Amino acid sequence: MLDTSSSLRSQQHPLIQSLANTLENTWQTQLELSPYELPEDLGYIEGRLEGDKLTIENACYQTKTFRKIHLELAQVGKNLDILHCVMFPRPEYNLPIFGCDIVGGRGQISAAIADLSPISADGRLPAAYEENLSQLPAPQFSQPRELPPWGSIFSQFCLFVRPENEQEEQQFLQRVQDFLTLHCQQGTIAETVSSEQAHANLAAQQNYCQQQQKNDKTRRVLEKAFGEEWAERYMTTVLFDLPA
Ligand code: BLA
Repeated sequence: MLDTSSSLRSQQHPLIQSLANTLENTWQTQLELSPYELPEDLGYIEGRLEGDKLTIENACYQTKTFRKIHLELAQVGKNLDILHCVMFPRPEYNLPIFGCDIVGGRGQISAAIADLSPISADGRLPAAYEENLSQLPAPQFSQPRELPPWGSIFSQFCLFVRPENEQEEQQFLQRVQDFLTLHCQQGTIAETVSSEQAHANLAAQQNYCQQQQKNDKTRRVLEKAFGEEWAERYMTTVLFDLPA
């Protein structure tokens, strides 16, 4: 488990530290977590990217409704900080996929992304999510960013910005907290669906993972530090794996 005093976290950008703490506090207070075993050699990893050390720390859990709740913190040398988080539901529940990625360096966050991504054929979120999310205050960011083509998996509520100052960083943090609170509540009351529906949900998660694996920016960082084969294994077994 990542603990709040972990050495990596304390060296990272303050937004990443705050978000990592928010995620873990929310999970620990709102969910009943069990451990999730990652492949043995992939919990804590070090590699070298063009002479800089790449350090990765993973924490992973599961619950009755979520098959995998994964928080990854990574740091490349002194100039690239990354937070990656995904909550994959078990396919027996009609729940979206929570995902979040923060990339920054030298005191500035360049990309902050958060979404509750739909798994339904029509690309809509369950009604309870739509109702709750449409009541949140409209996001006010001076530098919204455009999603890449593989980003068709994200919902209409996806937030993708370059936060310009601390006030915008706080706003981002608040929104992730809102997404997360809603998602934990819905996860707790969710009921299982038919096996036919579960099959469709599994296919949707498969599509989500395939699209995420097309993110060349993530792949490139991993390939440079660990090589092509390792990057492929990491992206398909740790970051975006499918349920057994
Ligand atoms: C972007 N992801 C990025 C970028 C880097 C990484 C370097 C470019 C930043 C920028 O354009 O400013 C790198 N991200 C990583 C690495 C890991 C990581 C190395 O998580 C892990 C080891 N990515 C996710 C999840 C989402 C996501 C869960 O892992 C969304 C829910 C999205 N990352 C995402 C998107 C971009 C990005 C949409 C922008 C891609 C682009 O502009 O082409």
